[in-house]
Parts: sequence; C-alpha cells; structure tokens
Amino acid sequence: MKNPQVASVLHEIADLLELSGENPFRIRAYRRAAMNVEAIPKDVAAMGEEELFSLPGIGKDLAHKIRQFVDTGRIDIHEELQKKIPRGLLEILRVPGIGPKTARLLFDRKNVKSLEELEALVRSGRLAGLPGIQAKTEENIRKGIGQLRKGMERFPLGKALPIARGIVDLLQEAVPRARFALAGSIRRWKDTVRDIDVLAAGKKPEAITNAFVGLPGTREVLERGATKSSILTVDGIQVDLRVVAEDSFGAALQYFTGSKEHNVRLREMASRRGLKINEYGVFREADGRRLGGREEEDVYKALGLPFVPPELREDAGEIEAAIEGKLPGLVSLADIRGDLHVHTKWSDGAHDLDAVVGAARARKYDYVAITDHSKGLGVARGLTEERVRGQIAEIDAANRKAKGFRVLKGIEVDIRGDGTLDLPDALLSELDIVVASVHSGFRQPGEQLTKRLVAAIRNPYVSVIAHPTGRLLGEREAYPVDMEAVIAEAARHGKALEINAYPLRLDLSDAWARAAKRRGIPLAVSTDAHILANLDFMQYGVSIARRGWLEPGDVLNTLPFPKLARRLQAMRGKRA
Ligand code: DGT
Ligand code: CA
Ligand code: ZN
Repeated sequence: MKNPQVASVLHEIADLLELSGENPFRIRAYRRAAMNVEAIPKDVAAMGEEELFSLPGIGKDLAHKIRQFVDTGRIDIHEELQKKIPRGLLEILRVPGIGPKTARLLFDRKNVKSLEELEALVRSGRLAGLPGIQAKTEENIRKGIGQLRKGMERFPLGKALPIARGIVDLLQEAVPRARFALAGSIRRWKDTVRDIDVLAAGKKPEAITNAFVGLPGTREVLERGATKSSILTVDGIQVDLRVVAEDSFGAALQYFTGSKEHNVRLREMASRRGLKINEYGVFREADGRRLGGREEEDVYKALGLPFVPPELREDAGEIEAAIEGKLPGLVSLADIRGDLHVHTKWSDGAHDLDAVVGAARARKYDYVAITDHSKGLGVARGLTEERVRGQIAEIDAANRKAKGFRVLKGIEVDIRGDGTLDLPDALLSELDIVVASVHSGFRQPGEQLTKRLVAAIRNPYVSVIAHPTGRLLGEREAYPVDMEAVIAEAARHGKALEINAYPLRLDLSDAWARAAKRRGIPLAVSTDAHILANLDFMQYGVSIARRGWLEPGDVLNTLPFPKLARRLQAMRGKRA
C-alpha cells in the first residue's frame, strides 16, 4: 500500500459522503486527511496507529481506518457507501458546475447513474424543469460535460506519476523477483499523459498479472490477459500492463517508451543497416539472428548510437544529435543547488522562514530565495514596503545564524496591468533577486500582455520572469502573449526566465525552454512552493528542463552561491 492509493480512497470516501448528504465537518476531515497523506514523504503503510494519529489532521478514528485499509485493502465505511451510492455518481460529481446536491437530485428524480445517462438526459432536453435547474444551469451542465470529457483525455504528470510509482512499488513488493518499469509518455516525463504504461517480466508471469488486477485503488478491471491487462484506478486513470519475456525486457521497454515518432525513425535506420527492431529484440534481416534485447541499451548499440534519454525521444532532432555524437549532457536533479521561488507565511505560504530553510537544507541545497508576493496581491497578503523591510531584517538574522547555507532576499513582485511594478525600484535594489510575474488581467489582448512582460524585463532590478505564459494545465490556456518577443527581450537584457515546477503550471513548457536556451537565456527552475512538501516539485521542473535539452550550464540554480550572487548582480548592469 502506498500513500497515493490511501489518499485516493480517502478522497473517494469524502465524495461518497458528500453524495449521501453527510455532515460537512466529517467530509472535510476525510479531505484534510487525504491531503496530509499525499503531502507527507513517509510511507503510511510503515506507520502504526499511534504514529498516524500524531500526523496533523488525522484523529484516532481515521488513524484506525487508514491502518485497516493498509492491512486489508478495505475500509468498512467505504464498502458501505459503495453499496448505497452508484459509482457513476462520482463521475457526475466531477462535472464542473455539478455539486453533490444536483448529482443527488438527478439520481433521485431521473435515476441518472452515469455520465452517459446524464449526457443522454441533457441531449433529450429533459433536464430543465427539475427543481432548481433553469435553462442557464442546463447550459452550464452541458458545457461542464464538454470540459470534463476534454480534461479526461489527459492527466497532469504531477497527478499520474505518484500513482504510477505507487503501483510499480506495490507490484515489486508482490513479485519481488520480477522486473518492472514505467514506459510510455510517463517515462518520457511528458507534462500530461493519457494513461500509465507499465512493463513487466519475470519467471511467473501469472503472479504478475494477478498482482496487477488485484491492486488496491482499482475501480474496474478492463482487460485481463497473459501478455496485456488494463485497469481503471479510482482516480479514473487507465493503467496498461504488458508482460514480456525476460530476455526481451530491454527491447520492449524501448518499444513501449516511444514516442512512436522516435521509434519510426529508429526502425528506418535499422532497416537501412539490414536490421530489424521490434518489441522482442534486435534481429539481423539476412538470417534472422537475434543480436540483443535484454537491455534497452542493446537497441541503441545495435544501431551504433549512444543511449538516448527518454525525455528526448520525440523525434525533435535527438536522432541526428545521437548520430553526430552531440546529445546534450542533460541537467539532473542532483545538479540543482537551490530553489529560487518559495513563499512563506509572510504572504500566502504555510510555513515560517525557519521551516523553509530547514526543508531546503534537508534537500541538500546551498541556498533558497524567499519570494513572497507584493502588496498588489491582496488575497495573498502581499507585502507592503514596510513588511518587505521587516522580512529583510528576518533574513539577515537567519543568514547570521546559518552556516554553509544562504537565504536570498527576494520578492515575487506583481507586474501591474500597465506594466509597472508593484514596488519601487529603490526597494527592489536592496534585494538579491527579483522575480516578476503577472497575476491579473489575463484577458487583456496579447499585445498588452506582451508589453507588460517586456516592460518588466527592462526594469534593471528584475532578475527572473516567473511562470511567463500563465498556463494551468487542463484549466487555463497560456495567455496570448508573444513569447518570441519576450524571449528576444530577455536575451537583450541578459534576464532569466522561469520554469515553474508546480505540476499544473510547468511554465515555461519544454518547447519554450528549448527556444530560450537557443537564445542563450538562463532558466531558473523553481517550485513556487507554498507548503514544504511542494519543494519536491523540483523533479517536474527538472524534467521540463531535460525535455527542453537543457544542460547544467543553462540553469541558473545549478550555480554555487558565490557565482549565483555575481550573476544576479551582473544582470543589473545589463541595461540596454
Ligand atoms: P500518451 O499515452 O498519449 O500519453 O502517449 P504514449 O507515448 O504513452 O502513447 P501510448 O500509450 O499509446 O503508447 C506507448 C508507447 O508504445 C508509444 O509511445 C509507442 C508504443 N506504441 C504503442 N502503439 C504503437 C503502435 O501502434 N506503433 C508503434 N510503432 N508504437 C506503438
Ligand atoms: Ca501512454
Ligand atoms: Zn509564487
């Protein structure tokens, strides 16, 4: 049992309680517990009831239920609720604009038990007329279904990867001698994935399949076969398992990692050399002799190529680079020396400075930049000039205490609607790093948005533009800013752009990060953490950097502190 599986079931209990019209406090208790289980780095399966009880937001009763779930794969109340409430209502609850009351009403009055039935009802025009459902509501529900259908096509990596890793761990525990790996887009760290692809090989293929179809957190077994099985998790994500022969594991991993476009190119190369590659191995056309396939490297070696990291396998020039021996030496998580965008209690972060410093040090960082919001962001308790001064004093004190670690004085200054900044230059000049970003007026014409970003880049004290396109995966498109122009301006002034590692942002995207690198712009890979656990989002930011072909030298926060400080100083001199 793994934390994502436990969290999913707790979330689902909360949903089911909501559908049964239960007490909101009880519902909130389950939600809070689910979020806490998601956030803690320790395995809940390894905790006793006492230790679970000591976690924030987990009472005696919940500690007992979690323990029960870990031990037996079931929770009584979950089983009872499932008997009472049809599964399809959970899906209906996910339609934007439909709350538990409406879902329940649809069920009670029209016997709607699934998304399909709801769609049919909407199509037939029999939705209006129900109490509380006006023409406007009907229209909203119609739109909501469309949105959900669209969103269901892909999941953010930040949601799918923890679930996928949990699944692989559980399978590995169930069949310790078998070999497991993630494949497909999730192994290539694509920012969104359609499903989770898992590959397995072992002496007892049947045991692998049994473990897979019996995984906790499974809503439905879609397919069960000797070499291919599929399940749907309670989160609505499909997981495909392929079981292959042990000596084909490498070839199958290469094949099922894709991308399809990358593999097509490799097969063309192979065929020109009189070779054939498929999911079973590498073969010589002439006599059918097998040249390898146990390890993934075998495939690339047979073609005379170096190993191509999965993040690059998009047929975006990596094959040409591999042929010429010019693959980039990609940046990795271990190269990251600090986080340059973190919030504290001073604005809308959850923790105080000491806690953030402790968490950054625990991740072996050399520094962290504290970048709380500026005053214009009232909802986030943005800092006035006076409060910035108060924070400066606190950071100075922290730096006097801290040995071998530096706290950078920073701000996430709001770029106002007219392109001016929310705090005066004189104050910004006292800080080590100024991160500037847009938080309002997304609906402005692209031209105005571009002007705002360009103006911010021109301010001598701005160091980094944070989440430059404003996209929120599955929720909001990038705003219509002219990124080419922004990149050109950043290049002109030697300013950095951010790869925001928050899983719903991943902004810049991989493609824009690569475009920025081509112009020699340094990238800051930052988490924008608001709680300590968010510092672990760094892995997603690094994956975008890698998919953007970035090397350590392209990433600002791979620099050791003294070099970083000099670099940030130099940015201020570069006014065109
Ligand atoms: P996704 O699922 O849309 O996020 O992206 P992928 O790349 O994971 O695509 P998926 O799950 O359909 O297939 C996984 C990999 O398996 C894919 O990257 C390449 C390989 N593959 C699957 N079907 C085919 C096929 O029909 N032809 C070839 N050449 N490769 C395939
Ligand atoms: Ca896939
Ligand atoms: Zn932020």
